[in-house]
Amino acid sequence: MAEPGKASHAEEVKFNSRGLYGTIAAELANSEPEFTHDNVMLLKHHGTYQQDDRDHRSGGKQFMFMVRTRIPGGKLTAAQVLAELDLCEKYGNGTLRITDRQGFQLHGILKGTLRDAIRGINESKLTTIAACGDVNRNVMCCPAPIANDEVRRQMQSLADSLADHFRPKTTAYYEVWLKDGDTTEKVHEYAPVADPIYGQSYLPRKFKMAVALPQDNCVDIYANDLGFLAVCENGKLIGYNVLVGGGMGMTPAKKNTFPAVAKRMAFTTPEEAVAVAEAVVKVQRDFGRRDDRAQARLKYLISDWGIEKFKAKVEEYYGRPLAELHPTDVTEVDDHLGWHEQGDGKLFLGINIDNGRIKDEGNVRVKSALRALLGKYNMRCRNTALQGMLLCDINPADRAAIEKTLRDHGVPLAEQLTLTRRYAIACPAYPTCGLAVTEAERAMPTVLEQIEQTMAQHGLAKERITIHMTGCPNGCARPYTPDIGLVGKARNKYTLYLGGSPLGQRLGFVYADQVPQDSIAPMLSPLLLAFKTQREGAESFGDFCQRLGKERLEGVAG
Ligand code: SRM
Ligand code: SF4
Repeated sequence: MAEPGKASHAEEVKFNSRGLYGTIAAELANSEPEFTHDNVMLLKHHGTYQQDDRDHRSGGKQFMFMVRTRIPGGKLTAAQVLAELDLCEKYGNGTLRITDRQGFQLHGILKGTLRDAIRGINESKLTTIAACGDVNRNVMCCPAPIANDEVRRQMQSLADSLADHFRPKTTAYYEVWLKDGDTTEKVHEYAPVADPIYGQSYLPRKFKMAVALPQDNCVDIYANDLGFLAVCENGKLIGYNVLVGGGMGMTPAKKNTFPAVAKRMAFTTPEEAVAVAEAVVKVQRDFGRRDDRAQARLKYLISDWGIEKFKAKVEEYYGRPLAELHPTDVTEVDDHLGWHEQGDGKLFLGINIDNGRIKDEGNVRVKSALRALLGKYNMRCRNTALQGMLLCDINPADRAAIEKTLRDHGVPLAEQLTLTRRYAIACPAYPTCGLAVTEAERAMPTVLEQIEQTMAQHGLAKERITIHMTGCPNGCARPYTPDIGLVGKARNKYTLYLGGSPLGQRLGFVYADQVPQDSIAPMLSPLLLAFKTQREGAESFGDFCQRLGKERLEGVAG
């Protein structure tokens, strides 16, 4: 139980870690299968989580590690994707997972090979530093590789600058994972180091940033602590609306926790965006709660202070007033799947990867398909925030051969999938996530199929109804904002959220709690039928549910 005013244990661990060293190097060298508690906490800042296989706990915990790569805007070379595929096979469980923040995760790494796995990632010129932990994490950005699109280029450049600027400056990452020779003893000699931005205790909690386009909010900007929404006039980027305080996590038992969509705060020019970001981060650093991790995200500070007081404090740190918001807001979202012109004579192809899990299973051999395509065409790739992948720079002449390779490996093309499937995401949950209370990724195929069938019965097969599912209320698949949110509440039971917006700007409401997995599609059925017959114009299912509200929907359901 958090004691008001007293720094939590995590704060002491960070403060005393000598710039995130802790005693990680020494423990890495011992023969235990796991790290001790305080180092587990510090390891997150290095990009790795200690987990155990929850399918096999009967004989005691089998420890293993998840290793997350942060990839600003999801931008990758073919060689980098192939390197991660090699690593998942050599050290992990044979699968590579695209995260919903455009990163990669390796799963099932044993402690004895953790250093090799992290080194392997760095050798491919990617990094795991600050992929997790109480720092700025992977910066998201629209991944569509449109050549000569100056706005998108500038947005990606901002994402890269933010990623660099907020990268922790500690040498611990290099010393522990990358330096040759035994550093076990030496790392204990390091004096306390205060990071120039984060200070000695880093941030009170994780921090997330995203850069989005109004007409294409594919990165779900409203779910981030800090968002930059591009403002364009006459096709030129004039700046960004700055959004603050989005976050999904909640703990139902703690009534003062809640998901929140970000609030619109101010406008900034492209040149000043990083300085504004630094002011926001420093306000959170200095005023975010450090006594209670459940209250430490930026959204709680903003809820506590109100947006005006928060903005005034940011202005104080920034050194001058912030400009007024521009009316620009989010208007659409695009998953970028299927074939598209790149604008330079080349094409890009967005492929759906169920829940981001790159694997070969049965007739669907996504991993082998990617290996074959990347090996042959060496194309750049982009991870999407809906856990898909864009294959870029394709010669139109290669289109048929690429489609054939995908078909031969059982990988469906976008047009073979319902929009609902393309926009559906689930978090990993069991067996790797220590916080899961029920299945998500492994339950999603069945639930999705049942919902697809129900939609087809009601003549809604072509509709885009967004469904996000998680194995607990922490909200990793951003389940509180889509048309339908399924949040794991107990074993095989979910809280059903309805009325969110597919654009990610509005939270849904709890329609029903503790819904057994098999009852989800039957419960939705009358609501979908009512949507079919009573919707107004082209309103989305989320808008329809929001308009009717819980009671009228219950009336519809009978
Ligand atoms: Fe998450 C914790 C997976 C995106 C909110 N998240 C976890 C952990 C590390 C569990 C843990 O702490 O032990 C999960 C690892 C499971 C596993 O086996 O891999 C995990 N989160 C994921 C990923 C892989 C889900 C996915 O399907 O892709 C995503 C990795 C993104 C990345 O590359 O960085 C992921 N997590 C998110 C998002 C979505 C987003 O950021 O856009 C959220 C909601 C937004 C937010 O941050 O509020 C999210 N994850 C959480 C929370 C709740 C935070 C809170 O403020 O309460 C936790 C638990 C915590 O931090 O205490 C959590
Ligand atoms: Fe784990 Fe919960 Fe996040 Fe799913 S939502 S990955 S179950 S913490």
